[in-house]
Amino acid sequence: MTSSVDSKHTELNGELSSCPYKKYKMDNNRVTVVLGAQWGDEGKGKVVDLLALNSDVVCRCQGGNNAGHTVVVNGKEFDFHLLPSGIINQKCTSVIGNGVVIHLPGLFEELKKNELKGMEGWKDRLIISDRAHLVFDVHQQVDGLQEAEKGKNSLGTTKKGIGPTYSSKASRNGIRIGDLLGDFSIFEEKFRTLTDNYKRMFPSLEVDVDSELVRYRKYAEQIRPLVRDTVSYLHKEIRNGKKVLVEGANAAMLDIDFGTYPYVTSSNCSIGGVCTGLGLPPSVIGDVLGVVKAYTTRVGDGPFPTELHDETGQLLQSRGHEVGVTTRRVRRCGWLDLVVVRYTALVNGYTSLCLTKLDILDTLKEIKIGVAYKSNGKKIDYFPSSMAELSKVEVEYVTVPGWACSIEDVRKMDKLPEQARNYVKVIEDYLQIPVKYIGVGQGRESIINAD
Ligand code: 2SA
Ligand code: GDP
Ligand code: MG
Repeated sequence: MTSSVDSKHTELNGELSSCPYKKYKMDNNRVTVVLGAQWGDEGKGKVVDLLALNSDVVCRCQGGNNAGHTVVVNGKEFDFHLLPSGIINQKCTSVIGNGVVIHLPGLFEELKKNELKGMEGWKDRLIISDRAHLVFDVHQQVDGLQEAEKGKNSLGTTKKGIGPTYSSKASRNGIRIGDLLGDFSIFEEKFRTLTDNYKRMFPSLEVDVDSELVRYRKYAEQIRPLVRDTVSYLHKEIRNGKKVLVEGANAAMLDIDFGTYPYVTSSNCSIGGVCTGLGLPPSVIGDVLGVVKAYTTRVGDGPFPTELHDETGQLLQSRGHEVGVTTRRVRRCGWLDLVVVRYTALVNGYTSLCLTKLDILDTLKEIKIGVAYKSNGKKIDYFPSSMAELSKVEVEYVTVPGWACSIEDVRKMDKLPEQARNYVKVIEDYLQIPVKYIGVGQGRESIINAD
């Protein structure tokens, strides 16, 4: 008896001594995370593409092809929706993690489109989690029907089926990539159950189940070589000292828990989604770079305290080319709202910031920055969870002088006009977070390293 306990104990010790965590080079190899600090479209794609130059692995952890990330390299514009924005970097492996929801027709279309633009060799550097859930066309149809049913209370979704797919996942009727690659008859049964349920809920729904099954049998073979367990893959890469970069999609104010619910997307787009969407413990996370647009935009419905309904708002929209990358919807524009960024900084713990699109403010004589909210006449020290309260807050602004000249060719901090440096300093002082990069144009090269 004693000896068997002893031998078990020894075995366990053996296991523990080979525990992967002990081998992590924790001090010099932590995962870098890029997160949107407002309502999305801050320019995360550009930042990720840039940081991917010094990374070995780039990962998406949540969302689906609702996201639209633009990357401009040598004047050529790429837009990514499901693919990580680092995929054009030939030295980087791209990972689509378990937290992402994948519409396979959309993924293949995106790959084809970018191949035509010159993206080469992706088959050797794209890995997809077997745990990721599938978005079917039926989810997209349901997204449209649910929006139509809500009428004037619609959320302004992208109709990419994101909400319905995460609902299927949470109600445990979802179908994962792994299911598609396993016994096809089980996949078929699950798919029929899913569509039957939806048809009961939405009798007008038309789904040709048989032809969908034929299509998915083909997709299964196309996707199979790319699929693996991304949790063990990522942990192995980190243990081996590889540099891992995570690209957040959407943004903190669209986070299902912390965003302006219900005007949010259906995933955790803040730091928690990085851990749950890739199977990474918080202890491996290093730098968290918050991407902040120099003004604020929002696409879709929901409260937006610093929104401008005047000529300045139109100017930001047109100079900033503020049009949805996925839906081509015009984005709503307003002043920078530091109350929003301070709140998302609490949730995400940014270690530094990238301030993008500063060049869009070039023509303004004066610039306003939202610095506090008043609710019922009193300053508040929390971010309202109630949309009724948020839509009525009174914003307090500080007004700073503009620089009224072009900064698009500036590459060094000390060459920025004094007023632009002051704008950056107001942000740093308010948030107490350093601004590490400043975006002054669309291209990969249009960035100031402010370190
Ligand atoms: P969904 O489709 O269920 O995720 O929509 C829910 C809300 O989330 C917003 N959302 C976005 N906001 C900004 N950018 C996004 N990506 C595209 C882009 C948007 C586009 O890069 O421009 O093309 O319209 C994105 N995706 C989702 C959405 O507007 C809803 O408010
Ligand atoms: P993402 O969703 O956060 O990746 O951002 P999007 O790609 O949806 O939208 C950002 C837009 O701003 C894209 O068209 C980018 O090319 C562009 N952009 C990013 N950074 C800058 C910048 O510093 N200056 C200018 N002028 N454009 C930028
Ligand atoms: Mg976008």
